[in-house]
Parts: sequence; structure tokens; C-alpha cells
Amino acid sequence: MSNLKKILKNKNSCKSVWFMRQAGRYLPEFRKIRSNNPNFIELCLNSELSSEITLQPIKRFDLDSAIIFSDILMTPYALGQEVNFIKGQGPKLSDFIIEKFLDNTEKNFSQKLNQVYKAIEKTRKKLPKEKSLIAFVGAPWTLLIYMFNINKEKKKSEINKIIDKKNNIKNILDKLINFLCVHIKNQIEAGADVVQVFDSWAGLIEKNNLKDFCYIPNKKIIDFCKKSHIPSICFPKGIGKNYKEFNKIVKPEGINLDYEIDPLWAKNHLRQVVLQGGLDPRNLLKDEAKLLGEADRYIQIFKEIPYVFNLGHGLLPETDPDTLEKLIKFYRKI
Ligand code: 1CP
Repeated sequence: MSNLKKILKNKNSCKSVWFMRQAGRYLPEFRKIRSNNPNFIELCLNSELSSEITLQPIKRFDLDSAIIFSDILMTPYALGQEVNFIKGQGPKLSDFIIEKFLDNTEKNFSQKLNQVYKAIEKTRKKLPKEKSLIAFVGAPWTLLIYMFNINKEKKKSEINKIIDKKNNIKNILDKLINFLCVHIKNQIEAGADVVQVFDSWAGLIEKNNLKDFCYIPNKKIIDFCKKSHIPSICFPKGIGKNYKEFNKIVKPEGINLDYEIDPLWAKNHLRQVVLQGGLDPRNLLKDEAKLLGEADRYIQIFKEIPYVFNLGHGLLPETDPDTLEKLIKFYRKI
């Protein structure tokens, strides 16, 4: 059993480190491949290259887990929306057409993502068995933000109004959850052994809507994982002290802290769950003493409980890989 799976299942406190967005833009070896592959979706569907990119940070840093190089937006892509990444602007999806969305079948969905599963198979074969291969999906709310091309600069209440206006929002959510469970199942069958659910935009949801748009959709996915014996980690970024209620309702095996959560508060209030991450990725852009001081704070607070070393959000593209290496060495030495 992989090191991460053991921690999540047995709640033991052996050391484990990986980073959100570890396979990506801050690595020169990734940028080299990317420069020859201008279409991001096509790159994700090139199983040979996406497996190679997945393994790049493992080769460089010998991390305990690999996360498959793909994207949360592969789900709307497989459900028929065009996905474009415009430089400097982020992702842009073609209009959401309800009839087209409802026409999807599990079979056509899985077929469109077949190369992602091939990449997982290839990667698993090359990865030592003590290392975890992490599958992931976007949480339903976070995917809706992209599927409806919602402008995140708008005020929270505006965003909720847009969501309220959409017909059949509950039907859309339930259908989406169904496909996300299929995507998880396929990734696990291909060789992944843990799943992380990214609710990166949960912080945009008003408190009175958290239950409907964050807790319940995440819970439905985690219930599916539990039934299928798949250990899971949730990341409801930006919900502040509501992490406590999230944990009580959703009950995943692991929960990734974001950088706004006070680690001491988390240790005292988030029980019966393995904690992961928390360190602000911007610390990697500061001088070494500051970075290691902050890292040490997290490591000391969590040293007696099961804790997976990671960040409070993804690695920033400006991160120097040598600085990351120093951080990993520091964590491993303690
Ligand atoms: O070269 C490029 O321009 C592509 C950059 C890139 C990369 C390397 C994107 C575009 N996605 C990815 C890979 C990716 N995305 C991974 C696998 C690699 C790894 O983690 O090591 C994962 C897990 C994701 C997940 C993802 N995509 C999230 C959730 C995590 C988070 O950071 O909050 C989200 C929100 C996305 C959407 C996305 N994909 C890419 C961009 C530029 C964005 C938009 C982010 C935004 O709207 O700010």
C-alpha cells in the first residue's frame, strides 16, 4: 500500500510530502514540453507526454506522491464544452447548452477521457509501489463557475444570483456528480489509489448556500468514494471556519487546509481527519529563512498527529525549483 494511502486509511503519522500543482509551469522541463504543445487539452490527452510530466517532479525531488497531469476542466471538455486557455486570461469555455449536457452518456464521457486513463496506467507502471498516484476531480461548484463562465471578480451575491437563475441547477449538479464519480472510478481502475477533490472556488459561496453548493455535492462524491473504498482528500478553499462544519458533514479521510486557515485552530477543531497542507505558496517566493520559519511552524504544530506536508494552494509559476528542493530537504531532516 502506498505511503499516502496508509496515512489516510490507518491515520498513522509517517512522513509524507507532495505539492498541489507539482507537475507544471514552474519546472523548466515542463515548460520545454509545453512550448512544443500549444494546445493544453491535447497535451492532457497525450498519454505518453502527460505521464512523463507527471513523473518530472518525482524524478527531481523524489516526492512521496505523484498527481496525474490533467486538469479539472477535462470534465466539462468530456461533457461537450470546448475549453480554451487564453494566455493571461485563464480558461474560457464555449457556452453551456443544457440539451447537449443532458445528452451525454457514461460511455461517451469515458471514451473522451480514455487517454487520461492510459496516462495513469503508464505512470503506475513506472512509479515505485510505495508512492501514491493521486487522481483528482474538480468539485461540482468549482466546475460550474467555469462551465457557466462566471466572472469571479463579481461580488459573491451577484454570483449566487446567477446560479439561482439557472434552470434545473439541482439536476445539473446531480448529473455532474454522477459523471465525476465515473471519472473517479475510471482513474482508480487505471491505477490511481487516492483521490483529491478540488473545490477551489468554494470561498465564493455565501454561507446560507454552502450546504447546497459545497457540503452536499462534496458529500455525495465522498460517499461514493467510501462505498468504493477509495481514500479521499477534500479541498474546500476559502470557506474559513466553515471547514469545521464541512468536515463534520462530508467526512473525507483527509482535508487540505488553505493558507487562510490558522493551523492551530485546525489542529483543535478538525478531528477524525488527516490534515494536509496549509503553508502559503507565496512563502516560496520569500527569502529562505522566512520560508523555513513558516514551514517549521506547520511542521511543529502537526508533529504529533497524522499530517501530510503540502501547501495551502498550488505552487506558483514563479517558484524556483531549487527553493522547493530546499523546503523538501528541510521537512525530511526534521
Ligand atoms: O501551461 C499552461 O498554461 C497550463 C497551466 C496548467 C497546468 C500545468 C493548467 C491550466 N492546469 C494545469 C495542470 C493541473 N491543474 C493539475 C495537474 C498538475 C499538478 O497539480 O501537479 C491539477 C491538479 C490542476 C487542477 C486545477 N485546474 C484546479 C484546482 C487546483 C487549484 O489550483 O485551485 C483549477 C482551479 C484548475 C483550472 C485551471 N487550469 C489551468 C488554469 C490556468 C486554470 C485556472 C485557474 C484560475 O482560474 O485561476
